[in-house]
Amino acid sequence: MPRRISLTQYLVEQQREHGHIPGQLRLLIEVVARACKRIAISVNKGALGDVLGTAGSENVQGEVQKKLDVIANEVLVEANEWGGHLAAMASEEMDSIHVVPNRYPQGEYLLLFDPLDGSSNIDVNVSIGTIFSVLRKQGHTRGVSEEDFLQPGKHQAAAGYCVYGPQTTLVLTVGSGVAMFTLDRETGSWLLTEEGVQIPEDTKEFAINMSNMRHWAPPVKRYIDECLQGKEGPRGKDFNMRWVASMVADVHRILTRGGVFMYPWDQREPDKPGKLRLMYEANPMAFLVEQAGGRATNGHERILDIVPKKLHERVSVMLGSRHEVERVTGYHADTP
Ligand code: AHM
Ligand code: MG
Repeated sequence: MPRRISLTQYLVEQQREHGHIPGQLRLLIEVVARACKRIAISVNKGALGDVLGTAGSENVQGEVQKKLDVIANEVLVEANEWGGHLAAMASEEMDSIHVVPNRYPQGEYLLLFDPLDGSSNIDVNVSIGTIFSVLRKQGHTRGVSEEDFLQPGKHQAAAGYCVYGPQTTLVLTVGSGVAMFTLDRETGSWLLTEEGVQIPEDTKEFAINMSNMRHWAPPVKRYIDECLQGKEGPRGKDFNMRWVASMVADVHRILTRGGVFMYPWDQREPDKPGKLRLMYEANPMAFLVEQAGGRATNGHERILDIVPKKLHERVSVMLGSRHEVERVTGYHADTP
């Protein structure tokens, strides 16, 4: 049974005993966790809080925004702008970066988030989540610009997500393993329910949107085709499939019991590397997965090594149990 300590105690331990996190970062994580609690309240109200349905607007990627996309974005921006720990924020739902206004002190951290991941699941009452990533502004130049955000994921100081499901769970890494905290609704506190999370190296479970199969590149087709052949095929075992269509929920399952998740490149949009966003989705999840002993690549290279060229960059994603990600990445290397 894990130690039932609070998120605050955990962060103080990380700061004091392990020297992993400076005070500003601790404050930042606590503020993000508090914002997630507020988002969880709105999510739970559902139709009673008039938070379902579309907002009548589009984001920078041309996707229709749901009311909860907009609400969650506002909650995160408002909660984080005045604390003095941040220089700027970037979000999947905002066209450009949001610099901390002059009336507040500026900190050295940069916060990136997908405020409400799994938007297509909001109205149907299936798990959704918030994903976040923290970078540190490099150098001592005054002011902050989009350029400051364009750092590879391996520079992340912290990353995590909150999944709004049957339980509300916050999953966090500050670079020293992965810890999970469950929201105790009676006391309003986040309590540690798992630490030292490890993803099994092998698995018999994959997650991919199978309806896109005819559009995938040959290495991904080969990998899935071999899984589908089961015991009689080259893998010699039967595979199970799960696809929630909320990356947070699929990654949460993988951190809990293993598996492999893929959202690969697809020939319908040949110029787009993939559907998911590097900075708001792939990088934080890749950091968590690697910290739990898994792997995360785009089929060719480690996701955390990719140097972004633009804020809203997209990427092909394969992550989870080490041996499976190595296998499908190897199939890409075999294909000329
Ligand atoms: P969103 O951030 O707009 O919700 O989109 C990302 C989501 C992921 O959570 C999920 O893995 C994927 O889109 C599902 O896509 P699809 O509906 O094509 O299966
Ligand atoms: Mg998303």
